[in-house]
Amino acid sequence: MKDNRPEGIEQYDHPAGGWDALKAVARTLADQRVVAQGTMTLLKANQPEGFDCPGCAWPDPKHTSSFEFCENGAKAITWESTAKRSGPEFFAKHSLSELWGWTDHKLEDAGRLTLPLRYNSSSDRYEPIGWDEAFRLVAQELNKLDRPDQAEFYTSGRTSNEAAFLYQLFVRAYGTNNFPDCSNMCHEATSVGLPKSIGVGKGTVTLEDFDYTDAIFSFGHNPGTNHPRMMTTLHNAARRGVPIVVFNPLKERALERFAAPQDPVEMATLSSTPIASAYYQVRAGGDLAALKGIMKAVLEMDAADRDAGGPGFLDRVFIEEHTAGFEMLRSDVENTPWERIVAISGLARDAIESAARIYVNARNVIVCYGMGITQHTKGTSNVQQIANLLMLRGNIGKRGAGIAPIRGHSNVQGDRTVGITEIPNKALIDGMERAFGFRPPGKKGHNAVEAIEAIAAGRSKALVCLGGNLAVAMSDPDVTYEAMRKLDLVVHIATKLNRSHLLTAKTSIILPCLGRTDLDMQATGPQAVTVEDSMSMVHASRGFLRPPGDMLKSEPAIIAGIAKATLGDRYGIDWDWLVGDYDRIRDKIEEVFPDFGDFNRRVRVRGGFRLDVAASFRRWNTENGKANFLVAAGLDEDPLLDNPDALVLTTIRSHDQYNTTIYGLDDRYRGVFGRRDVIFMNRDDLARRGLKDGDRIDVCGLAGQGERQSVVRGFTAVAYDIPSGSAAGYYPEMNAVVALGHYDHLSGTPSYKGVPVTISAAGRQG
Ligand SMILES: Nc1nc2c(c(=O)[nH]1)N[C@H]1C(S)=C(S)[C@@H](COP(=O)(O)OP(=O)(O)OC[C@H]3O[C@@H](n4cnc5c(=O)[nH]c(N)nc54)[C@H](O)[C@@H]3O)O[C@H]1N2
Ligand SMILES: Nc1nc2c(c(=O)[nH]1)N[C@H]1C(S)=C(S)[C@@H](COP(=O)(O)OP(=O)(O)OC[C@H]3O[C@@H](n4cnc5c(=O)[nH]c(N)nc54)[C@H](O)[C@@H]3O)O[C@H]1N2
Ligand SMILES: [Mo]
Repeated sequence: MKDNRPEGIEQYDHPAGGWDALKAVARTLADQRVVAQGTMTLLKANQPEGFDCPGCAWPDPKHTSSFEFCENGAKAITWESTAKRSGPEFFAKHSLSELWGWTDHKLEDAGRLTLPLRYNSSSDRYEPIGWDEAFRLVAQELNKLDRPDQAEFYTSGRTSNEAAFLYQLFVRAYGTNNFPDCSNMCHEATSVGLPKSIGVGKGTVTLEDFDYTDAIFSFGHNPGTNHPRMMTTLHNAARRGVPIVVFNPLKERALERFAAPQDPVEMATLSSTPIASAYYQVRAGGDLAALKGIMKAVLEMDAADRDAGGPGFLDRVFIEEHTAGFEMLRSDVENTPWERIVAISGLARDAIESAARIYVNARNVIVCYGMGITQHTKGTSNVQQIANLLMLRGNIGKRGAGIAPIRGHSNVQGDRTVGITEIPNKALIDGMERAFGFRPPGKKGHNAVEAIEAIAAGRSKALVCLGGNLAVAMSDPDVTYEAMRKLDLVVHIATKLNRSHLLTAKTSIILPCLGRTDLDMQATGPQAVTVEDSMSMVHASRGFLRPPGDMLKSEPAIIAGIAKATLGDRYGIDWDWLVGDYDRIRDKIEEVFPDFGDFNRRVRVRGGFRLDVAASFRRWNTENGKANFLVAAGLDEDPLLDNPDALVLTTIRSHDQYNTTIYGLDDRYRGVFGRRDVIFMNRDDLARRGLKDGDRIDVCGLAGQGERQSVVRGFTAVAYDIPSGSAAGYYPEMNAVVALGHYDHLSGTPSYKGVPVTISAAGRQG
């Protein structure tokens, strides 16, 4: 124990990045036994002739040529290109009952999957099966269902455009829109909220805009861990003197100060650059209040300036010409009392006013945001209030300004663009009919929460997962795990073994696929796939490593195999021909989505191309043709928080994980080493409960009427710099206290960042 802190908890004083990041990469390479090949692989990440890094959706600099060092990108790449294998011997040796007892880390660390498997309940093992037999079985089970709507087709966002497009073609030809998607747990509040505000569910900025911005506001994202390449952009902006204003309950180290591993001076002198110019530790779930507070202060400053004969701080020309709803927003904000804003945001009025002052003094402003904004019961409203704030000063659709949702998975945005959606619009349906000669179903399908609910209720009987780890990513494992065990058919297309694969159905199949870094050889030769980043740039990705085994297939080839077996030659779709050359799939994408015009040529240009984002050019694809100020009623996140003992638990990622993939047990920047069973708490909140730093605690999820209570036991409380009323713990462990019904009813996004809990000494709660 150091300084009497709990085991494994230390003060970490270094800046983010720096030598510790380089050391961490060296350790990862050694651990995954890819030292020689690994360094070469890393140099090909995000290069014109290389593969797109599977780490995150942050864009690459335009003239990509210099190698951008990224610690967590390196972890994602080595984790995939590992020399470890989970082959036939592995599955012969370990029963599922045994594997269930393994940690999530150990399951994936068994290495890459190498052959198709089918679960045999009499041996309690996954056993090898041939591809044709696997496809035949899947087809037989899918064709046995009473209705296509009894099947669910999940997508995780690492899937390429080509695979996602073929998948939606197959599923729509099969006859359903049940497309639960990782996006439903992630940026759905953006996809639902922004089209009503600005006519497009995507960000409006490009990477170049950061060179012209005068202020950056950051709400609820942790780029030092989750988008490390974004640190290059923030580092450059900070050095230009651009104010960076952060709203985050936790003091994330990379947002405080960062040493760029590319910067020889910072590396040699052990110096670093301060990133945030102002850091506001908003309460978890307090952003709606904070945003209304900033807008209220802007309106007050504007009125004062006008009274004094000045021009005011609003962009009145923009508001007049381009927007609707301003008066409604003004009255909502003016009628929200400061006391409520202060109480719920946890921020003092003068703190909020100082943020507003930075905002009005900057000509061009970018607002970036992540899961701290979207994963709340008011996630959609949060996103819309960010758009309102920007619109007040015309900060959308001009250089150096705009809204920047920071996406998660490397192609989560692209998957959506090419048709993975449970709510197909007319353009999509018409496009599919034009390209394939059949009219796909129009009925709304299931999102992720609805899919689990349907499976739990026995309404859905089959689940196909194109990547991901749905059961572990989803809320409430008690309900979710039990539901998944009731299925007739489950199919996982995956690179590595995870817990979802252990939740077996009557028929359970694992199909091993190639990853981003692997060479993808098809009938006409090696193939490239395409992805779309957070800023709507589409570019090619080409793997080059020898695949981990001869039996693996690419995701498009697996989907085509399932489709052909299930549909035969329905609608005359020639699946083998499509997969033989991915240019043919891209031609079809272009036929369905005219935005991809000249796709195959444009994607061969270095750096790729940008899809049209109308709002970036002040064209508003909304019903009234305007950008809309949208009012969010009230400030409260959840009635359960009226309980005087309640805390808002936010569930976050450590530095050593990729979603449900746990690379290791450290969270270096937060000073946590070798463990994840901790809850970060404010000292006053501890004292009020008679607790102290290091005490063992139980965390109880508060339940609404008719809901079940859930408890996580025996965690350790860690005194931490976090606002009173908020607590933080790691995802996925803390999903055990997130009720399935606890989500944003506008977007379906689970409220992973606003979980009402009570915390007490271990053993006290029943
Ligand atoms: N290495 C690595 N990279 C990743 C991932 C990964 O797991 N590991 N995941 C990928 C995916 S899918 C995604 S979606 C992104 C996620 O990237 P982020 O959006 O950064 O996600 P989180 O780590 O969940 O948490 C975000 C931040 O929000 C803060 N926060 C929590 N609650 C609140 C709140 O109520 N208000 C505010 N203002 N802030 C809050 C937390 O303190 C944390 O700093 O990263 C992607 N990239
Ligand atoms: N409490 C809480 N829950 C959360 C969140 C949170 O912040 N808090 N975040 C949510 C968010 S933002 C997201 S995006 C979801 C993530 O949910 P998912 O996307 O479902 O989960 P991942 O952990 O990214 O999936 C990891 C698995 O993907 C497979 N895989 C990896 N690479 C490939 C590939 O190239 N192809 C294929 N076919 N498979 C591959 C491997 O088998 C690996 O085990 O979790 C959500 N859940
Ligand atoms: Mo995500």
